[in-house]
Amino acid sequence: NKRKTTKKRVGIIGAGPSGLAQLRAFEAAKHAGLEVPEVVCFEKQSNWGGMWNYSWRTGVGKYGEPIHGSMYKYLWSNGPKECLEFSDYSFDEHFKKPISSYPPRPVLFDYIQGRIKKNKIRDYIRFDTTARWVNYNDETEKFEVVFDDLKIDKTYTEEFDYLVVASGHFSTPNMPYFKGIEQFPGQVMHAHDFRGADPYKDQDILIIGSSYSAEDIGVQCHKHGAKSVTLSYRSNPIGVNWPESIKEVPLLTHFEDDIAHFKDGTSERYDAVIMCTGYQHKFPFLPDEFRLKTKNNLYPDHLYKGVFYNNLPKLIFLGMQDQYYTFNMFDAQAWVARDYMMDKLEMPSKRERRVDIDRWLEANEKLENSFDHVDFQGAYIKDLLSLSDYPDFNVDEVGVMFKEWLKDKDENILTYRDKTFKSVVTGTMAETHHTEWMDELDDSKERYLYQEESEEALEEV
Ligand code: FAD
Ligand code: NA0
Repeated sequence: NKRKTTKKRVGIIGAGPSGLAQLRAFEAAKHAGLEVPEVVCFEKQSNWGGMWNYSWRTGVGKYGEPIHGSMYKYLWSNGPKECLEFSDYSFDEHFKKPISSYPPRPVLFDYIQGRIKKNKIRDYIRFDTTARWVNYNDETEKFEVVFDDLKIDKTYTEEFDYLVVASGHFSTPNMPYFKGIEQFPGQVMHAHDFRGADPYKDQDILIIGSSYSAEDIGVQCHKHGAKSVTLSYRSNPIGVNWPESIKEVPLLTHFEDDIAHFKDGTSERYDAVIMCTGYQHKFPFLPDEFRLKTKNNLYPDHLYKGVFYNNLPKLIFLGMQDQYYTFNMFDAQAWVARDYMMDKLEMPSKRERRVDIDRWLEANEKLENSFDHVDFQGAYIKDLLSLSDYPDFNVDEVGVMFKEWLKDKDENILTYRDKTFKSVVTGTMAETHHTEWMDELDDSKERYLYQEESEEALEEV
């Protein structure tokens, strides 16, 4: 069932923000009157949006595929929305009114969909379709990709000149073992399966890890009524100003039934354990020689300009970095990738690419703190922006906002989401949300966007 075609073909795996950015980049070129390759995107879920497409399910989906989603109920943006705004589709254009800087997940999901719904981007996507295996044929110089159409349980193969891997990397849990854990009587799970803090009301919760998931799930449990939250760190504590019922302790050494023992000799009893221990970059559909093997960091090795696989630049990875910048970085990457696939960007020799990669890796090694990380990723994005016509945006100003955000979190982890920022795309200042984040228990789009107006209308009546 192999397709034959003369037009160049591009295959995209995943219709999350990265895959959608790639589709949008081609659409922008088409609108500009350019001839674009034939593009097909394959998405294993029934809808687009990747992580932002919330799933109540855990484990496997209705077709037996591993559930991709790691997001949960009551998830609010963990950074200011002004730091991720698309520079070709502003929040103003989408919502028609200023909104706050930290919207909940359904509102950001709505925003992501806005610019692609305007075009017929859905037509390019085959939903409920999993990429199963990739083979690169040296003779034809094409990728032969095996897919499973989950709905009708059918396996087929298609050929592509370019393959864009946009399958995300916050989905396959990194789950460490601790002695005695198999005897722990309560629930033990990974953040990937966390679907909301409701079950932990009045409970004593142990969280392992000291990064974003640990911080946010810890705060969520506190907000929704957990009795206490203990965060156990391996390298460094998060070190913000915690409320009284949240504390940080050194790493767990072992369990004795429901008692956890820590490195500092202390011990405590817990009702549940949540591993916020990060994720693995996992590409079960890629053969060994093409698999990106990396930890979660700001510049994975082997990727020229952070996207082109150096041993075979026709294999493109989007969004594989650890992320301060998200949607706007995926866009900047996708535009550069598009230009290469449309023969508008010259690819230097493998050796020159290696030198460029090494330059970034060396700079990455020297970073000391979060401010440095922000500057590094900003410099990377500016480099990308210099290579394509993705609408320029003030990356330095966004960097300033990220640093403000880091300081706000240090000062008060419970109120940082009440702060507001100014858009670098439109100059619009965000609105203060009608309810303080700690008091807002409803994360629906309706409540977020319209509650205040309906309350005002009621008062008028
Ligand atoms: P994903 O969103 O993960 O999308 C990848 C897509 O590929 C999925 O739809 C998946 O189903 C599909 N796929 C995977 N494998 C296959 C296959 N074999 N075949 C076909 N399709 C496949 N970012 C922010 O900017 N702000 C936040 O507040 C924020 N909160 C987050 C909270 C959590 C809990 C997590 C885990 C991440 C959060 N992020 C946040 C980061 C988030 O990962 C990015 O915003 C964004 O979703 C990454 O987009 P992506 O397209 O690269 O990957
Ligand atoms: P994440 O926090 O899930 O964010 C992903 C953490 O796991 C590190 O603290 C690491 O410690 C620890 N760890 C790893 N192995 C361990 C072990 N064996 N024992 C103890 N600790 C261990 O993952 P990482 O990779 O940042 O940290 C791993 C993404 O999800 C982020 O992009 C974030 O933005 C997103 N996210 C967003 C939100 C919201 O927006 C919420 C959750 C997650 P160490 O020692 O390596 O430092 C609301």
